[in-house]
Amino acid sequence: MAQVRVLPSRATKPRNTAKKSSGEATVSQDATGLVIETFGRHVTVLTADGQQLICHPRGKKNLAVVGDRVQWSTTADQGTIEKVLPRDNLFFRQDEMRTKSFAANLDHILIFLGAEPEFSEMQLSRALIAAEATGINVTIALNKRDLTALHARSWARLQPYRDMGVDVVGLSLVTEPPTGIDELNERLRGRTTLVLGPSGAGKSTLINHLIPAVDLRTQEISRALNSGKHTTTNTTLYWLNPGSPDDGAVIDSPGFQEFGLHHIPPEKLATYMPDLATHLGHCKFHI
Ligand SMILES: Nc1nc2c(ncn2[C@@H]2O[C@H](COP(=O)(O)OP(=O)(O)OP(=O)(O)O)[C@@H](O)[C@H]2O)c(=O)[nH]1
Ligand SMILES: [Mg+2]
Repeated sequence: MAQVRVLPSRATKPRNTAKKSSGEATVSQDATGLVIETFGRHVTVLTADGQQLICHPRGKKNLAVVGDRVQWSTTADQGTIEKVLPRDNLFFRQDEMRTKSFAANLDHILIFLGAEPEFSEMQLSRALIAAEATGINVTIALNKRDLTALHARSWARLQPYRDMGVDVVGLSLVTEPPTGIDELNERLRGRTTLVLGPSGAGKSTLINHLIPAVDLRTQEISRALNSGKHTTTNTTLYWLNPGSPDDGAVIDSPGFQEFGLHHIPPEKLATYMPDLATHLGHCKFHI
Protein backbone atom coordinates (compact mmCIF):
# COMPACT_ATOMS: atom_id res chain seq x y z
CA MET A 1 0.00 0.00 0.00
CA ALA A 2 1.21 3.51 -0.69
CA GLN A 3 2.83 5.21 2.24
CA VAL A 4 1.08 8.50 1.63
CA ARG A 5 -2.61 8.56 0.93
CA VAL A 6 -3.87 11.49 -1.04
CA LEU A 7 -7.37 12.35 0.03
CA PRO A 8 -9.90 14.70 -1.45
CA SER A 9 -10.81 17.63 0.76
CA ARG A 10 -14.45 17.77 -0.29
CA ALA A 11 -15.89 15.72 2.54
CA THR A 12 -19.28 15.62 4.12
CA LYS A 13 -20.05 13.72 7.25
CA PRO A 14 -22.32 10.71 6.76
CA ARG A 15 -25.48 10.73 8.83
CA ASN A 16 -27.27 7.83 10.52
CA THR A 17 -24.22 5.62 10.73
CA ALA A 18 -24.16 4.90 14.47
CA LYS A 19 -22.64 1.53 15.22
CA LYS A 20 -24.59 -1.15 17.03
CA SER A 21 -22.76 -2.60 20.00
CA SER A 22 -23.84 -6.18 19.24
CA GLY A 23 -21.51 -6.46 16.28
CA GLU A 24 -24.49 -6.56 13.97
CA ALA A 25 -23.99 -4.75 10.71
CA THR A 26 -25.23 -1.19 10.55
CA VAL A 27 -26.28 -0.02 7.13
CA SER A 28 -27.20 3.50 6.38
CA GLN A 29 -28.47 4.99 3.17
CA ASP A 30 -25.73 7.58 3.47
CA ALA A 31 -22.95 5.06 4.00
CA THR A 32 -21.62 5.32 0.52
CA GLY A 33 -18.02 5.59 -0.49
CA LEU A 34 -15.49 5.26 -3.26
CA VAL A 35 -13.20 2.26 -3.66
CA ILE A 36 -9.67 3.65 -3.89
CA GLU A 37 -7.63 0.47 -3.58
CA THR A 38 -7.98 -3.26 -4.06
CA PHE A 39 -5.73 -5.93 -2.59
CA GLY A 40 -6.83 -9.51 -3.04
CA ARG A 41 -10.51 -9.65 -2.17
CA HIS A 42 -10.23 -6.68 0.19
CA VAL A 43 -10.69 -3.07 -0.76
CA THR A 44 -10.11 0.32 0.83
CA VAL A 45 -13.21 2.51 0.79
CA LEU A 46 -12.97 6.26 1.13
CA THR A 47 -16.09 7.14 3.07
CA ALA A 48 -18.08 10.33 2.63
CA ASP A 49 -16.43 11.87 5.71
CA GLY A 50 -12.94 11.19 4.39
CA GLN A 51 -12.15 8.08 6.45
CA GLN A 52 -10.53 5.02 4.94
CA LEU A 53 -12.18 1.75 5.77
CA ILE A 54 -10.90 -1.68 4.81
CA CYS A 55 -13.88 -3.69 3.59
CA HIS A 56 -14.47 -7.18 2.32
CA PRO A 57 -17.27 -8.27 0.03
CA ARG A 58 -20.32 -9.97 1.46
CA GLY A 59 -20.00 -13.47 0.02
CA LYS A 60 -19.00 -13.83 -3.61
CA LYS A 61 -21.28 -11.04 -4.69
CA ASN A 62 -20.42 -7.37 -4.53
CA LEU A 63 -16.84 -7.76 -5.71
CA ALA A 64 -15.82 -4.16 -5.98
CA VAL A 65 -13.00 -2.64 -8.00
CA VAL A 66 -11.20 0.69 -7.84
CA GLY A 67 -13.49 3.49 -8.97
CA ASP A 68 -16.62 1.74 -7.74
CA ARG A 69 -19.12 3.67 -5.70
CA VAL A 70 -20.34 1.36 -2.97
CA GLN A 71 -22.65 1.09 -0.03
CA TRP A 72 -20.85 -0.21 3.03
CA SER A 73 -21.67 -1.27 6.58
CA THR A 74 -19.57 -1.77 9.68
CA THR A 75 -19.59 -4.25 12.48
CA ALA A 76 -17.39 -3.81 15.55
CA ASP A 77 -14.13 -4.31 13.72
CA GLN A 78 -14.65 -4.55 10.00
CA GLY A 79 -16.31 -3.09 6.99
CA THR A 80 -18.44 -4.93 4.49
CA ILE A 81 -19.42 -3.99 0.96
CA GLU A 82 -23.20 -4.28 0.91
CA LYS A 83 -23.75 -3.13 -2.62
CA VAL A 84 -21.82 -1.94 -5.64
CA LEU A 85 -23.74 1.01 -7.07
CA PRO A 86 -24.48 0.98 -10.82
CA ARG A 87 -21.36 1.50 -12.93
CA ASP A 88 -20.87 3.78 -15.92
CA ASN A 89 -18.37 1.27 -17.23
CA LEU A 90 -16.10 -1.58 -16.15
CA PHE A 91 -12.77 -2.25 -17.82
CA PHE A 92 -11.61 -5.86 -17.68
CA ARG A 93 -9.77 -8.63 -19.46
CA GLN A 94 -10.83 -12.23 -19.67
CA ASP A 95 -9.20 -15.53 -20.66
CA GLU A 96 -10.64 -19.06 -20.59
CA MET A 97 -10.00 -19.37 -16.87
CA ARG A 98 -10.86 -16.04 -15.32
CA THR A 99 -11.91 -12.46 -15.56
CA LYS A 100 -9.65 -9.73 -14.21
CA SER A 101 -11.28 -6.38 -13.64
CA PHE A 102 -9.02 -3.34 -13.68
CA ALA A 103 -11.28 -0.48 -12.61
CA ALA A 104 -14.74 1.04 -13.02
CA ASN A 105 -16.26 4.42 -13.82
CA LEU A 106 -13.33 5.54 -15.96
CA ASP A 107 -13.15 8.57 -18.25
CA HIS A 108 -9.85 7.67 -19.86
CA ILE A 109 -7.25 4.93 -20.21
CA LEU A 110 -3.58 5.84 -20.55
CA ILE A 111 -1.78 2.91 -22.15
CA PHE A 112 1.69 3.48 -20.82
CA LEU A 113 4.60 1.96 -22.73
CA GLY A 114 8.35 2.44 -22.49
CA ALA A 115 11.14 2.45 -25.05
CA GLU A 116 12.22 -0.49 -22.90
CA PRO A 117 11.15 -3.12 -22.10
CA GLU A 118 10.04 -3.64 -25.70
CA PHE A 119 6.24 -3.66 -25.82
CA SER A 120 4.05 -6.26 -27.47
CA GLU A 121 1.89 -5.03 -30.35
CA MET A 122 -0.44 -7.97 -29.73
CA GLN A 123 -1.12 -6.93 -26.14
CA LEU A 124 -1.37 -3.25 -27.08
CA SER A 125 -3.92 -4.02 -29.81
CA ARG A 126 -5.93 -6.15 -27.42
CA ALA A 127 -6.05 -3.43 -24.78
CA LEU A 128 -7.17 -0.93 -27.45
CA ILE A 129 -9.95 -3.27 -28.59
CA ALA A 130 -11.17 -3.76 -25.01
CA ALA A 131 -11.21 0.00 -24.45
CA GLU A 132 -13.08 0.62 -27.71
CA ALA A 133 -15.61 -2.08 -26.80
CA THR A 134 -16.18 -0.36 -23.45
CA GLY A 135 -16.41 3.09 -25.04
CA ILE A 136 -13.54 4.59 -23.04
CA ASN A 137 -11.14 7.16 -24.55
CA VAL A 138 -7.52 6.09 -24.88
CA THR A 139 -4.17 7.83 -25.06
CA ILE A 140 -0.94 5.91 -25.66
CA ALA A 141 2.16 7.31 -23.93
CA LEU A 142 5.60 6.17 -25.01
CA ASN A 143 7.97 6.86 -22.13
CA LYS A 144 11.80 6.91 -21.86
CA ARG A 145 12.42 9.34 -24.71
CA ASP A 146 15.90 9.85 -23.24
CA LEU A 147 16.79 6.39 -24.65
CA THR A 148 16.88 8.00 -28.06
CA ALA A 149 17.44 5.09 -30.44
CA LEU A 150 15.14 2.66 -28.64
CA HIS A 151 12.46 5.32 -28.38
CA ALA A 152 12.66 6.14 -32.09
CA ARG A 153 12.24 2.47 -32.94
CA SER A 154 9.22 2.07 -30.67
CA TRP A 155 7.77 5.35 -31.94
CA ALA A 156 7.94 3.96 -35.50
CA ARG A 157 6.17 0.77 -34.35
CA LEU A 158 3.35 2.98 -33.12
CA GLN A 159 2.85 4.61 -36.55
CA PRO A 160 0.02 2.24 -37.60
CA TYR A 161 -1.86 3.19 -34.42
CA ARG A 162 -1.40 6.90 -35.12
CA ASP A 163 -2.68 6.25 -38.65
CA MET A 164 -5.82 4.74 -37.09
CA GLY A 165 -6.35 7.98 -35.22
CA VAL A 166 -5.07 6.88 -31.82
CA ASP A 167 -3.61 9.73 -29.78
CA VAL A 168 0.08 9.05 -28.99
CA VAL A 169 2.36 11.21 -26.83
CA GLY A 170 6.07 10.79 -26.13
CA LEU A 171 7.71 11.64 -22.82
CA SER A 172 10.68 11.22 -20.58
CA LEU A 173 10.41 11.22 -16.81
CA VAL A 174 14.05 11.00 -15.73
CA THR A 175 15.52 13.91 -17.71
CA GLU A 176 15.82 17.30 -16.06
CA PRO A 177 13.44 18.82 -16.92
CA PRO A 178 11.16 15.91 -17.90
CA THR A 179 9.59 16.20 -21.34
CA GLY A 180 6.06 15.67 -22.63
CA ILE A 181 4.44 16.25 -19.23
CA ASP A 182 2.41 19.30 -20.29
CA GLU A 183 0.93 17.40 -23.23
CA LEU A 184 0.08 14.54 -20.94
CA ASN A 185 -1.42 16.78 -18.26
CA GLU A 186 -3.84 18.21 -20.82
CA ARG A 187 -5.17 14.70 -21.33
CA LEU A 188 -5.41 13.91 -17.62
CA ARG A 189 -7.06 17.08 -16.40
CA GLY A 190 -10.55 16.59 -14.95
CA ARG A 191 -10.66 12.90 -15.80
CA THR A 192 -10.34 9.62 -13.94
CA THR A 193 -7.58 7.81 -15.81
CA LEU A 194 -6.48 4.20 -15.53
CA VAL A 195 -2.72 3.95 -16.14
CA LEU A 196 -2.25 0.59 -17.77
CA GLY A 197 0.75 -1.09 -19.30
CA PRO A 198 3.51 -3.65 -19.10
CA SER A 199 5.70 -3.92 -16.02
CA GLY A 200 8.70 -1.59 -16.11
CA ALA A 201 7.23 1.02 -18.48
CA GLY A 202 7.29 3.65 -15.72
CA LYS A 203 3.64 3.87 -14.56
CA SER A 204 4.48 4.39 -10.89
CA THR A 205 7.36 6.73 -11.80
CA LEU A 206 4.80 8.84 -13.66
CA ILE A 207 2.46 9.00 -10.66
CA ASN A 208 5.35 9.93 -8.34
CA HIS A 209 6.18 12.71 -10.76
CA LEU A 210 2.62 14.02 -11.13
CA ILE A 211 1.79 13.99 -7.42
CA PRO A 212 4.67 15.09 -5.21
CA ALA A 213 3.01 13.76 -2.03
CA VAL A 214 3.06 10.22 -3.40
CA ASP A 215 6.17 8.06 -3.11
CA LEU A 216 5.46 4.77 -4.85
CA ARG A 217 8.00 1.99 -5.11
CA THR A 218 9.65 1.70 -8.51
CA GLN A 219 12.28 -0.74 -9.68
CA GLU A 220 14.78 -1.15 -12.49
CA ILE A 221 13.80 -3.49 -15.27
CA SER A 222 15.60 -6.72 -16.10
CA ARG A 223 17.25 -6.19 -19.49
CA ALA A 224 18.08 -9.90 -19.70
CA LEU A 225 14.38 -10.78 -19.50
CA ASN A 226 13.12 -7.67 -21.38
CA SER A 227 10.68 -7.21 -18.50
CA GLY A 228 9.90 -5.19 -15.44
CA LYS A 229 9.87 -6.82 -12.02
CA HIS A 230 6.16 -6.52 -11.27
CA THR A 231 6.83 -4.00 -8.55
CA THR A 232 3.27 -2.68 -8.19
CA THR A 233 0.90 -5.37 -6.94
CA ASN A 234 -2.23 -3.39 -6.00
CA THR A 235 -4.50 -1.11 -7.99
CA THR A 236 -4.78 2.30 -6.32
CA LEU A 237 -6.41 5.64 -7.08
CA TYR A 238 -4.64 8.97 -6.43
CA TRP A 239 -6.05 12.47 -6.90
CA LEU A 240 -3.90 14.67 -9.09
CA ASN A 241 -4.55 17.55 -6.75
CA PRO A 242 -5.41 16.31 -3.26
CA GLY A 243 -7.23 19.55 -2.48
CA SER A 244 -9.47 19.34 -5.50
CA PRO A 245 -10.88 15.98 -6.66
CA ASP A 246 -12.49 17.60 -9.71
CA ASP A 247 -8.99 18.12 -11.14
CA GLY A 248 -8.89 14.41 -11.89
CA ALA A 249 -7.38 11.16 -10.63
CA VAL A 250 -4.93 8.55 -11.85
CA ILE A 251 -5.09 4.85 -11.05
CA ASP A 252 -1.82 2.92 -10.79
CA SER A 253 -2.11 -0.74 -11.74
CA PRO A 254 0.16 -3.80 -11.77
CA GLY A 255 1.86 -4.42 -15.12
CA PHE A 256 0.05 -6.96 -17.28
CA GLN A 257 1.50 -9.53 -19.67
CA GLU A 258 -1.52 -11.07 -21.39
CA PHE A 259 -4.71 -9.27 -22.30
CA GLY A 260 -7.49 -11.81 -22.90
CA LEU A 261 -10.46 -10.81 -25.05
CA HIS A 262 -12.58 -13.85 -24.34
CA HIS A 263 -15.55 -11.59 -23.59
CA ILE A 264 -15.67 -10.18 -27.13
CA PRO A 265 -17.35 -12.42 -29.73
CA PRO A 266 -14.93 -13.04 -32.66
CA GLU A 267 -17.39 -11.63 -35.21
CA LYS A 268 -17.43 -8.35 -33.27
CA LEU A 269 -13.64 -7.89 -33.10
CA ALA A 270 -13.29 -6.00 -36.37
CA THR A 271 -15.92 -3.46 -35.31
CA TYR A 272 -13.57 -2.38 -32.52
CA MET A 273 -10.55 -1.89 -34.80
CA PRO A 274 -10.85 1.57 -36.38
CA ASP A 275 -8.80 0.62 -39.49
CA LEU A 276 -11.00 -2.42 -40.26
CA ALA A 277 -14.30 -0.97 -39.06
CA THR A 278 -14.45 1.49 -41.97
CA HIS A 279 -14.37 -1.44 -44.45
CA LEU A 280 -17.04 -3.54 -42.78
CA GLY A 281 -19.88 -4.34 -45.14
CA HIS A 282 -17.63 -3.90 -48.20
CA CYS A 283 -15.90 -7.25 -48.00
CA LYS A 284 -16.94 -10.00 -50.40
CA PHE A 285 -16.31 -12.53 -47.60
CA HIS A 286 -18.87 -10.67 -45.46
CA ILE A 287 -16.56 -10.10 -42.55
N1 LIG B 1 15.49 5.82 -18.90
C1 LIG B 1 14.32 6.05 -18.32
N2 LIG B 1 13.91 5.25 -17.30
C2 LIG B 1 12.71 5.50 -16.74
C3 LIG B 1 11.85 6.56 -17.18
N3 LIG B 1 10.72 6.53 -16.44
C4 LIG B 1 10.85 5.49 -15.58
N4 LIG B 1 12.06 4.89 -15.75
C5 LIG B 1 12.60 3.73 -15.01
O1 LIG B 1 11.89 2.54 -15.38
C6 LIG B 1 11.93 1.60 -14.30
C7 LIG B 1 10.55 1.02 -14.04
O2 LIG B 1 9.71 2.04 -13.55
P1 LIG B 1 8.38 1.74 -12.68
O3 LIG B 1 7.76 3.07 -12.44
O4 LIG B 1 8.72 0.89 -11.51
O5 LIG B 1 7.54 0.90 -13.74
P2 LIG B 1 6.03 0.36 -13.60
O6 LIG B 1 5.41 0.53 -14.94
O7 LIG B 1 5.34 0.99 -12.45
O8 LIG B 1 6.27 -1.21 -13.34
P3 LIG B 1 5.33 -2.28 -12.51
O9 LIG B 1 4.97 -1.66 -11.19
O10 LIG B 1 6.24 -3.48 -12.36
O11 LIG B 1 4.14 -2.54 -13.39
C8 LIG B 1 12.53 2.37 -13.10
O12 LIG B 1 13.89 2.02 -12.98
C9 LIG B 1 12.38 3.82 -13.51
O13 LIG B 1 13.36 4.68 -12.93
C10 LIG B 1 12.32 7.41 -18.25
O14 LIG B 1 11.67 8.35 -18.70
N5 LIG B 1 13.55 7.08 -18.78
MG1 LIG C 1 4.51 0.26 -10.73
